[in-house]
Amino acid sequence: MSATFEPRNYVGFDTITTQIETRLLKRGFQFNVMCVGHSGLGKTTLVNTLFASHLAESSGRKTIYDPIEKTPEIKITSHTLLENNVKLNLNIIDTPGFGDQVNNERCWEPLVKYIKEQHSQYLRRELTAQRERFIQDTRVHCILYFIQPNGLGLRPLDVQVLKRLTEIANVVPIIAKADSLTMEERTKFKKVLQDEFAYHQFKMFPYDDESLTEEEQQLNDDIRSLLPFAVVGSEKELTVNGETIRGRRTRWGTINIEDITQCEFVYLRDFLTRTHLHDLIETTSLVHYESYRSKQLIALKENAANGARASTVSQTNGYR
Ligand SMILES: Nc1nc2c(ncn2[C@@H]2O[C@H](COP(=O)(O)OP(=O)(O)OP(=O)(O)O)[C@@H](O)[C@H]2O)c(=O)[nH]1
Ligand SMILES: [Mg+2]
Repeated sequence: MSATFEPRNYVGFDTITTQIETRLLKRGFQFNVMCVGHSGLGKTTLVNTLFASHLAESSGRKTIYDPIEKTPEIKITSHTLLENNVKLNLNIIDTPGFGDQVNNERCWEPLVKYIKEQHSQYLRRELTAQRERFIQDTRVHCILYFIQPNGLGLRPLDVQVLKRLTEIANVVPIIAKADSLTMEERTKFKKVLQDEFAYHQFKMFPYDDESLTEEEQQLNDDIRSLLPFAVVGSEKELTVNGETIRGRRTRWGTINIEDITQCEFVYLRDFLTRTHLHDLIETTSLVHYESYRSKQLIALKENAANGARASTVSQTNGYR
């Protein structure tokens, strides 16, 4: 038996962190990302790019599905990624682009419906008498909102859609196909968009609260100054000077999307996986789901009270 030295009054509750870690590692984490935006902005391509190297390792597939085709309906693909014993169950929800119909009115409705349905399903499971120990989480933790790189600003339809989505989920805006803007145009465009978000009072992720440490607050400020991330997507691997890179080759040169001097794809990926993954999951639960849940429960209570009142009235009437 190996002798381990323990102080006299040591009871061992500090091992709780290891106990929690072991349990979390066994269960894994669930992360659901949704891509939304006008048609043809590269949503499907970015979906295929974001976790491509991990997907390649985990499932042997490099492409989730074909981006050449228009996405006709909401498509969900599930993957399990494994990194240093940590299991991440990833659901990517790709949505059809909007804006190219003759009538684009209420094009956000299927998206809002999908997001609310996931909240409603979760609530139903929570309210059953025999609650499952771990409820399967299909709630949308992050919406990547694609903005057209027109250099001018949001389109009226963007404003309509963003207004609805920022109220019910964590929205992270990105400038799509950023390779079509020069560096100066990109900087100016970001400023225009940041001003528009402020003007319309969109509540973009990340949110601040009093519990943040100075360091976390600083990180959020840095992220906010970077938003919207100017990204380029590519599912192609190219060989440049003997090195394999992920990029786009055009007649005037090659863009390495993983080079931070060329685009902000790596910042987006780090933000989603390294710095804000947990915050995105937690905020969905504590802010967005909580708000849905309390509204539903209040409505349920009011309905029950109205029902009870109605039945008392009818009983009283019956006695007369
Ligand atoms: N220049 C450039 N082209 C891109 C980029 N990302 C994707 N594309 C191209 O844009 C076209 C449309 O890409 P998709 O990924 O299908 O766009 P989508 O937003 O999914 O389109 P819908 O499903 O119709 O809404 C394809 O030809 C892509 O190769 C990018 O970052 N830069
Ligand atoms: Mg698509």
